[in-house]
Amino acid sequence: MKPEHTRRGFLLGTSALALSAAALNWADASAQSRYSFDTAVAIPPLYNGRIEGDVRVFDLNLQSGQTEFFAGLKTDTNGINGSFLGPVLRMRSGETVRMNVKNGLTFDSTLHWHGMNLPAKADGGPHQIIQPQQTWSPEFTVHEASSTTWYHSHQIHATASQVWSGLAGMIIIDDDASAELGLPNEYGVDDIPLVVQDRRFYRDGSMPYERSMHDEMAGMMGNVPLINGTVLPYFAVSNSKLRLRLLNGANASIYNLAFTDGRKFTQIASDGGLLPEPVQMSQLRLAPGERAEIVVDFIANEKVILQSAGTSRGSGMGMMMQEQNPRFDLIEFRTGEALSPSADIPPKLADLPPVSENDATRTRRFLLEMPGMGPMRMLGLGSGFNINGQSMDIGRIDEVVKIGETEIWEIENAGPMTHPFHIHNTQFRILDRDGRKPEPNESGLKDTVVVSPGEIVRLLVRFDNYTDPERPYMYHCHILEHEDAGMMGQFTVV
Ligand SMILES: [Cu+2]
Repeated sequence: MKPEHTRRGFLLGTSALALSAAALNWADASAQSRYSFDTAVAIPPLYNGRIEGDVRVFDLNLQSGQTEFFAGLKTDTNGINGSFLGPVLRMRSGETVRMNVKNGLTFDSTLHWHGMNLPAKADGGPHQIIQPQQTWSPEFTVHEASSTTWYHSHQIHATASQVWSGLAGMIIIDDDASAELGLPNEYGVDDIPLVVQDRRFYRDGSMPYERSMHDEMAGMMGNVPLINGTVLPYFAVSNSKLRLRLLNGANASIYNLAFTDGRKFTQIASDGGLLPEPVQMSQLRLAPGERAEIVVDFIANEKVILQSAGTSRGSGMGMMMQEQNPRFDLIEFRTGEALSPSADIPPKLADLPPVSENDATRTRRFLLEMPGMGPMRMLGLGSGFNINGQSMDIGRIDEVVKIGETEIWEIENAGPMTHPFHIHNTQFRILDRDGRKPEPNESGLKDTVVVSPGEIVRLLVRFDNYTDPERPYMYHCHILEHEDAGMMGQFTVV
């Protein structure tokens, strides 16, 4: 299937990585990594756009290029206004933005504003294709409060390969209320974007999107983690508290984030913005598409590594029964002789409306299913990755939702793999998981929710502000290989 690369071999063997990571007990403060973290983490350029009248305008060019992830090795990649990934777009709640997205690539692409409430024609999903050399200029109001979100390719059946190649970036939304909280907010100093991904590199430095049959099922996972496109980076900490804006931009990996010394940290925001109150954590599960803002305390003269700590779940029933949790060292934080003091995190962060199931006017059910396996699949008898028995069809509207009505969306995972379920155009609340209330860090605004095998997760969902009987939004699994294979559906808001 891929003889060239197989012969060349992996740049870093997966087994070697697994071995070293296994030796690194993340709960053991004395654990030593075999890695040297030689490269300062890349901080994506902060892009504030420009003001034209009362519109904030961003010029975004999808382009191809080469990136030197490893010294002396050039890797073919794609990016936005750069060779790999894109700038961090910063905008304010309440303002109108216009995105001039030019496709400088040789193939069709799209750019989707993940997590944002906007007109369907501005969504950047599979219906807003940008052909090569064309420019697409959606305009929309930023309805969201202070939050961390992102933008990425959403090309039908090709989202996985396009995101893998680098077509993604972070968005930071500011508002007045959050500015008064005294949270770390100096970009690149104590307010740090961390786009966490992994890629499968070969010895020649290439990271082609080449899938085995297993990859089609499990999703593409890499042998090398990337933080903002940097391999095994460090960050030189200068303040006693760091705010990390974590984005899982991986195709399929679910990261169990923890520090090597087991230190606690404070989650302050989920996908859609600030949590009602700070939540103390020692491990954070972040699935593809999800974001979390955490604040971490540091002391002088220390080093600590943020890891993806591998799996604490899964049964012995084989690979497919487990979450895709790689063990990786991600980034080392280093402090010097002295740290600038940071303000305390306030005990109250945001006022969120109460979650009231009684507000719901109806329930919709979404059953996530996997294809048949083994002989069934070989014979073509598998049902395909699907939702409610149907594979994504761009010509079919699956659900029609009334604007402003509160609904319960009940997501049931009938398959053996974990699926992060994402709904466009809204921030929802989690009602319960198998009848249990969500954990405090999942009690805020969410647009992507992990649904474990066998689990039923109920969401309180509402779509405000825009109707369009013609153009749909998407709901889908955010494991990009599952999405591309059909685990996606379409809904309109009327
Ligand atoms: Cu999935």
